[in-house]
Amino acid sequence: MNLRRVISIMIALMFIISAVSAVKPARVRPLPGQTHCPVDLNRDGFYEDMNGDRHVTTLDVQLFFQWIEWILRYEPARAFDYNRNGRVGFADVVGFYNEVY
Ligand SMILES: [Ca+2]
Ligand SMILES: [Ca+2]
Repeated sequence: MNLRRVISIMIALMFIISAVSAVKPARVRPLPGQTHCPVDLNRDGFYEDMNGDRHVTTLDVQLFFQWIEWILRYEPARAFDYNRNGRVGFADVVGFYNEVY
C-alpha cells in the first residue's frame, strides 16, 4: 500500500469519525443526578417528565432550567424543543412551564 493510499484512508476515517461524533443522540438519557430517563407522558413527542417519576411537577421545570446546557449537549433537541423553533433554549423553559401550568 503506497503512502498516498494510506493518507486517503486516514482522511476518510477522520471524516467518518467527525461525522459520527456530530450526530445528536436519538434517545433521551437520565439528566445528571437522576436515575430514570425523562418520559414523554402524553406521547406528543416532548418529554415533560424530566426526572422520570411519572409526574409533572415544578421539580421537572427546575431540572429543565438547571440542566438546559447539558440537555443542549447530550439530549435529542426535538424532545425538548417546546416552542418548535428547531433548537433548545431558555424560551423552551418558558414554553415548558406554560405547558405544565
Ligand atoms: Ca417528574
Ligand atoms: Ca426551541
